[in-house]
Amino acid sequence: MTKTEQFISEVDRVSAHNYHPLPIVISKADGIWVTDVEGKKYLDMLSAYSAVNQGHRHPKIIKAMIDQAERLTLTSRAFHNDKMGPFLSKLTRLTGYDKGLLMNTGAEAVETAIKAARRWGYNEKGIPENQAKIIVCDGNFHGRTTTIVSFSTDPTCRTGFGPFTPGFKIIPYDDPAALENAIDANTIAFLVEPIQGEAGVKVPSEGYLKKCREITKERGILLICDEIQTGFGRTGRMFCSDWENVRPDIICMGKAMGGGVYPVSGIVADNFIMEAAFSPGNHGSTFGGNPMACAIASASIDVIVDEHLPERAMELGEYFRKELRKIDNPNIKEVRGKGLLTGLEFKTNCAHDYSLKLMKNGVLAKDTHGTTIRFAPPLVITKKELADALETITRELA
Ligand code: IF1
Repeated sequence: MTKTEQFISEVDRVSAHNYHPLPIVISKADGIWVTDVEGKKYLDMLSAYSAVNQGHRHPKIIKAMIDQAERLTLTSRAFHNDKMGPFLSKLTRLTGYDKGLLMNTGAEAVETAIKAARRWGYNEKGIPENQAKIIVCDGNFHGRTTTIVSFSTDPTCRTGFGPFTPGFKIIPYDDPAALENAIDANTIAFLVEPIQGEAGVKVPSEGYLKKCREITKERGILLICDEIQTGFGRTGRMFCSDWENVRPDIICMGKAMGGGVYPVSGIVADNFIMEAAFSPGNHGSTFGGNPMACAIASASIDVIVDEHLPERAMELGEYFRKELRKIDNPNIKEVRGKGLLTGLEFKTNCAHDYSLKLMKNGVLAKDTHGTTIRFAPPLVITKKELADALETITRELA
């Protein structure tokens, strides 16, 4: 048995089978590269589902982590710590909102946004008790808590996990008229991904988000954007909603906020929501806003800004898709994306096999729903490195 086979058979024995990973066991990483237990090096074109936009173990982020580990790691929110205020000042300055609320995982950020919207709905909009309704989209992915899977349309995520949380209405994605029609007197918010990642990097029509903003404003409901995957430079802007100059009422963020080293998530919103929604004791988390998280997230944002990662993602993403579209394979249906978030869709269910082929040739990417390969390298990748990857991808896919 190879080392790889040994590690995988152990995991098969002792881990719940809630994933079906590619057969590679990674033990080291640096920048855009990961190394497996056999010593083989791969280009990481998944970036932990866009959580390592800054590259693996970015030295400034690792330094912030080590420095903080030597001073203070956790206080809980029973006491103040000297990192949360300065970090939230940075985050609110970057995003242009009054306040932030920090959690740990993406799903918790979405839960926080749902709770904020509901409390705002009851306290400010006068919605009758337990009647608040949130509109969401077909094909959404917002996380895996029981409430979030309650409004998933993916049977794999949902089946067998009921009873489900009521209060959500599902409409088609990329359909402003459907949004307009779905809003009623008890609707408080529209929750949407600016690009649907899990659904296969579905990029909506130009102007969609802007239209949604106009409708939600006119009808007096909140626009909540889930930027957990699309945020922090991934799509070529700091947030994907910036592409259409849309200012959501609440932004959910996570993943790359923690620089690939620590789970950090949260929401930002203005006082009219934050003050209506939250009062001492009604929401929180043991680890949310802890000093390690804040020190790391602070450095993670600095890296994105200082290294102009959104601009890089925009330029390199255009180049990458232009080259992918040249691949001669009649089974390729579409290449789509924004910035360095790209989906390559096949006409048939072959994306997993192609992911395996790419892996054997040193390029790590993962399929979604069998028909689409998602390419999302760290945003620190150079054009030369991307060109090398394209050579492999073109050879294996043509
Ligand atoms: C898994 C996908 C990516 C997300 C958006 C919230 C969350 C996610 C837009 C929840 C998480 C992940 C989780 C991961 C697979 C992955 C994923 F394939 F499911 F769609 F990235 F593409 N909103 N996305 O994309 O964040 O609670 O996980 O921190 O296996 O669940 P989390």
